[in-house]
Amino acid sequence: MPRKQIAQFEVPYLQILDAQGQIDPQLDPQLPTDELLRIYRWMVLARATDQRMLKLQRQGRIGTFGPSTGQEAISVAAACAMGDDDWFVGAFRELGGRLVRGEPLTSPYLFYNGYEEGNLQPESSRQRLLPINIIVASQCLHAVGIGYALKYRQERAAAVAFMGDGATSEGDFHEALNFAAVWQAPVVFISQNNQWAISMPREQQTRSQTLAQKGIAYEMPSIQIDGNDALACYVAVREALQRAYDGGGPTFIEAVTYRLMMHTTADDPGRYRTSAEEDEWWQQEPLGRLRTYLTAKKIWDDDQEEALQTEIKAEVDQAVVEFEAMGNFLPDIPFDHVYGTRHASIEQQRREFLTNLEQEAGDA
Ligand SMILES: Cc1ncc(C[n+]2csc(CCOP(=O)(O)OP(=O)(O)O)c2C)c(N)n1
Ligand SMILES: [Mg+2]
Repeated sequence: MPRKQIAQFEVPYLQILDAQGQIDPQLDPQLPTDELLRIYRWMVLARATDQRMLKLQRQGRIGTFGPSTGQEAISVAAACAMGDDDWFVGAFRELGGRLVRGEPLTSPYLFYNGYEEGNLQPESSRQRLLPINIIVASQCLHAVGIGYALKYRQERAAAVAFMGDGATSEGDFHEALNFAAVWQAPVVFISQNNQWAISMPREQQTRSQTLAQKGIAYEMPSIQIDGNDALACYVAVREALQRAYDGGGPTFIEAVTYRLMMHTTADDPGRYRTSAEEDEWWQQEPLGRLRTYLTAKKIWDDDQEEALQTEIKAEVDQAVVEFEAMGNFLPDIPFDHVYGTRHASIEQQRREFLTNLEQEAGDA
């Protein structure tokens, strides 16, 4: 019997707006002006918040955090494409998307100052926004659980899970994709391939030619997109959501982007990568190209840009003032949220924690 091919796979790629801000007219999704400007505004707010946080961290006014500068397009566009009933399941580099989803502007400052209050959504909210998740790739499994529940309850909604490139080498990631595909759960997996997992370059972290092909291995529609192109991000997520709502199961999206800043403020990328590489990626960052496009389309101009920058600076200033005036944080808040309901052994740990805290305060 001759040897033969029994399967072949292709990895599609989508870019709509190139690095110079030129649109491919064939692929133009013709988004309404207010939607385009909404996406742009959130991206600008995310950048301004990120850069302010960096300054506050350097001044000792907040703790360690992972900047998202350069990666605004994917989480913002995804959140703008999502419906109110969808679930946003993030990792730790989706500041813009979280803000779109309704996270208060004071929350990132609180959270990165060590206050769990900055990671809680108001009880009454319908934001369907999960807390920041630091355990690499574990949120992929949370998303599949949510997606499976949505399907079971016959809700027309999906879970959107964000992760990095490094996350695709974790066991949790593979279990999540396998389960989602087998159960045809309505989940959109978005890997933000920012080329680095701390100091580990993408090529040393996985041998796969693309990350998108990892989704194909589990038999789900998978695509690689330009993750710095807000339009491609929006279109790819919208298509994936539509498929999920229609019972077509999960999708995997590899969004190619770049971590322009350090991994966290505790990291120094100068020790493992060149500034030439960073400069090259600065040329492709997402805000500038979207602004160029909006300007060419004559729905944006320099006066509007100046007004927006002033408005956003005031908004960020105000959030910092509010955050720094907050107080009376309860040290044992994290114990409230380990389970959905109170649990005896957790309550025991809470008591021990508070007793120790009192003793330490006494000793001090
Ligand atoms: C399970 C687990 N292992 C290790 C870490 C430490 N850690 C935090 S972020 C990170 C790298 C993640 O890289 P990637 O998935 O590419 O996301 P990025 O930080 O680039 O957004 C590591 C190893 C962790 N938080 N969780
Ligand atoms: Mg990464």
